[in-house]
Amino acid sequence: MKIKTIIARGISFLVVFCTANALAQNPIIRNQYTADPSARVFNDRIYLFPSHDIPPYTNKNKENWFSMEDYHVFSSDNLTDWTDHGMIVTQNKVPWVKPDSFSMWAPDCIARNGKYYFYFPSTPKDTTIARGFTIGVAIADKPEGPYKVQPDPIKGVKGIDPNVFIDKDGQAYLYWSQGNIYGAKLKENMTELASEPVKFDNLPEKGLKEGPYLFERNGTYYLTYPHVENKIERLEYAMGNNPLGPFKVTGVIMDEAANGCWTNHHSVIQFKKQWYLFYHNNDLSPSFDKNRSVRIDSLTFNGDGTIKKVIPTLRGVGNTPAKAKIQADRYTSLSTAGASVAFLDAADAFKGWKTILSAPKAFVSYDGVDFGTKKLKKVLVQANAPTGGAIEIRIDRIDGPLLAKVKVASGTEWKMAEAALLKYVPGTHSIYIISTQGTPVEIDWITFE
Ligand code: FUB
Repeated sequence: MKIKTIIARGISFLVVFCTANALAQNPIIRNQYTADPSARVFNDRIYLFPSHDIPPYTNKNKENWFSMEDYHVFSSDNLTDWTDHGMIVTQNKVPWVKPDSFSMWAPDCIARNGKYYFYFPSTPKDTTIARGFTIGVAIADKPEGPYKVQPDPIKGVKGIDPNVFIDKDGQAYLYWSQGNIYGAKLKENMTELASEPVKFDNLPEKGLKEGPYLFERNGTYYLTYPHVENKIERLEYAMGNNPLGPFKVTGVIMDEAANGCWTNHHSVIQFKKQWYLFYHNNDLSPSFDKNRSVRIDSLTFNGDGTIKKVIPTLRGVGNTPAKAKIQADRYTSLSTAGASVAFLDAADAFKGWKTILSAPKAFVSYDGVDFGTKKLKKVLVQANAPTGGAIEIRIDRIDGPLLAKVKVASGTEWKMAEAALLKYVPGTHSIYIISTQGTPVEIDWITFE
């Protein structure tokens, strides 16, 4: 991790460049909590503007509730390697935000005429502006900042979860939520409303709706939003022919989280011809769902423009070089018997996960491993097998070509087991790690040399 101080407009900023804990598997950022991801493509690079959850003990007023003090921006040119550009806006440096309110909720950012406009909701200290939340703007010359906070929030907006869309004709729109979802035109200056807010009436009436995100594809406007149809949020969408509706409720983008994470919040982008859904879950904080983590999965459309439901994965997106540390615990598939995933250290989720294979033929598979074109000769497995164990590495199928047989010596310490490759197959393949002996083998990561 590199840290450097940048002086701009007389203010000093600590900028943290960090790639070590940010990956293409889910969750994508593993050294801090991130939520409410707004992803944008600026200059062929993806910029991610998430919320930044912190543990509630830092916010004594609101135990068991969201604690959100500031925002970081991240970027990537391949969805796999992410750079943390550090903190861009923090609550106590925003003149209109109630100090120490820890309510810097879901943001968004958009580019216009060479400037970057970062929109964020928070609690105003002046309750005549709004009793709950309102929305402010910070402006920068570069997506990673430094951002200059506007002294006042946007007049006429009460609510959370700002989202901005600029149509092909150059008209900008602001969307937000306050129980329902609202939209209005923005003036050219991007900091004032240019029309009265419209409440979108055709959306589900019962159950909280929030987190609007509008995008356009082939002339159709998709208003997407988390909605509590049952007990917790799922991602839904409505389609229309105009940025301010009317919209027709069309379907579900992602079902409720299987682990019960109450919120979900998303954005949709197209990058190098593929569409992606950014969303969140509480992977790094399973017992407290207000400490969330951003995930990415691919999104596809049907021929009629409707969205195919996205099934959340741990594997995420992008290929993984065979020479990288392959975290098979972010698996594509796991056998139903004798295979499981657990934290490496139950007291520190940020250390990551391990896969445990504990029955004969138990397996884990991980797709998109790029073996390149240059012959690789051995496999290394960071493993632990208290009574000793044995695994096989195959590609493409559970009974596919055998790459290696690896023995793991007994002992309670993690150790590197290695074996020569019996075969080298260039190109991109799924790998299958299969228990052959059935005695428990824990795997942190594997790599090829
Ligand atoms: O992150 C705080 C709030 O939770 C967001 O503003 C909502 O969209 C939900 O994700």
